[in-house]
Amino acid sequence: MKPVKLDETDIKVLELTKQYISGEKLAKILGISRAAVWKRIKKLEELGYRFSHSKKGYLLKETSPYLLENEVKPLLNTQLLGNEYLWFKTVSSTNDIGKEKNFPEGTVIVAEEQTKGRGRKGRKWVSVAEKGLYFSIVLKPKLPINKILQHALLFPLAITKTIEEFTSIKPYVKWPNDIYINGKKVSGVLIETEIENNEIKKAVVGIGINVNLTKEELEPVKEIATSLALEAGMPIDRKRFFAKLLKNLENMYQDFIENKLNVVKEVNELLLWKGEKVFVIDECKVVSGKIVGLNPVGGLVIEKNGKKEEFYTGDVSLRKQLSVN
Ligand code: BT5
Repeated sequence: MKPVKLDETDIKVLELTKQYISGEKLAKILGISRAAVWKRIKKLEELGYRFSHSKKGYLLKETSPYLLENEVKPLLNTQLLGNEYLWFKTVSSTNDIGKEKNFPEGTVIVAEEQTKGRGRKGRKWVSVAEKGLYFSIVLKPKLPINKILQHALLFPLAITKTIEEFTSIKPYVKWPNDIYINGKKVSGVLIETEIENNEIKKAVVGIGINVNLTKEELEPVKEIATSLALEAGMPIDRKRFFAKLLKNLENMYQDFIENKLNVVKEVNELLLWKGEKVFVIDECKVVSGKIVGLNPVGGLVIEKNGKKEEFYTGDVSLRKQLSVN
């Protein structure tokens, strides 16, 4: 699988076809044959652009709905995230791509569809084509490992803030990696890290967000999932939402690295099911108790019979629900 990017000639075709232009004139301006012009138009149509073809020539009628670099970059005012931007129509998992090579920090890998979208512990992430956001960012934070949980909480925090700014809906963070709206999951984060000398050397941060998925498209996870569009009652502009999210992610990441952002305090305020009775399951134990909040390093504090238990990994579910995720 190779990332797809428009070249200079493709961009010129998009510019020149804003008004009707004949194939002959296009060929002349671009210095290519008419057959080559036709091929370009075909390629652009495969990438989601729509042209009218008539005696008057070609006219660009609709821009691509895809999160192509040339569609998102003009909306993006980041310094780091997206400097390297890889777009795929279909990919196994954007995290797989992020782990494959030594990409520079800030690389964004985005796909319209994933055939093997993953959650934690080998679970599946439903990734319906062109309806969600499925992307990974490559970071090299050089943080000591005792900050790994705070680093992980940074991403649900940034997603939550962006949803709130963009839609006025109030989402909550379900510790440690989910975003919930009205009791249902709208987004999840999967972070895969490389540790060296007790430092995070590389983190591939995979983010999945149900943006415009319908109830039918959410069928495999219908009991627990929702989408932004379902909650907002209207379709969401994926390109603008994505650009805003990348900007917020960058700002918050930089503030966190410079010790200017208290992630734990912020997540504590947005914590789902605070005060409610839950089950927490990690590799070693299952505890049923009330959520008290987060401890200073971002661990989850549960109270059971007046005694406090702390968790650093695991899954939380409401006691009245049966499923664990
Ligand atoms: C997560 O895992 O929530 C992390 C999801 C990360 C997905 C992104 S997409 C881009 C990047 N590339 C990847 O391959 N992955 C990342 P976890 O907490 O383990 O939750 C997984 C559980 O969420 C599943 O077992 C389902 O119950 C539920 N689920 C699956 N797809 C869902 C969806 N689209 N919406 C809501 N819930 C879903």
